[in-house]
Amino acid sequence: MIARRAALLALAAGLTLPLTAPATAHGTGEAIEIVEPWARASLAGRNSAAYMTIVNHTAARDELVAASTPVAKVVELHTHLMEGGVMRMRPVRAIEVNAGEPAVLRPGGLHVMLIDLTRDLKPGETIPLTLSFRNSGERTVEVPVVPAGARDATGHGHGRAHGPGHRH
Ligand SMILES: [Cu+2]
Repeated sequence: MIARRAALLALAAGLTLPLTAPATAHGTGEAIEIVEPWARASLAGRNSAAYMTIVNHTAARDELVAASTPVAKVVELHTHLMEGGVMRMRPVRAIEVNAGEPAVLRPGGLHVMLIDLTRDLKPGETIPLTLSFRNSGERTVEVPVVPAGARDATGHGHGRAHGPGHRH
């Protein structure tokens, strides 16, 4: 069985076609993996936010230090803090992404703030987002836009629709 498994792995390693893998797949060979990015639909001149899970496949500490996109004039890294019983957004210097500790960006928590949109963000499209990591350098991902009221990447408050562009 072990020999057969090794042979299959060797065969798999020889494949050159990209595989359409589920969001939880491993072995992409990427040091930093961006899982299920999504952003909320919004209008030109307003703000939006992008969310994702960032997985560090290296043994070294790393951190997201900046982000940019052509669809927003300013992009900041934010978190939510409770202040006097009110949740407020605050900029953070960086978002740590350490081995074995994926950074989860989600509504009500850490997020990439897209400030002063240069155009409308419409559900169903994708927007490019460039993420700068202290150690791993820059990565540009295509982020699917979901309806404004969405709570997760599926565009719904619950359940699992199959959405496009989870891993580009
Ligand atoms: Cu914010």
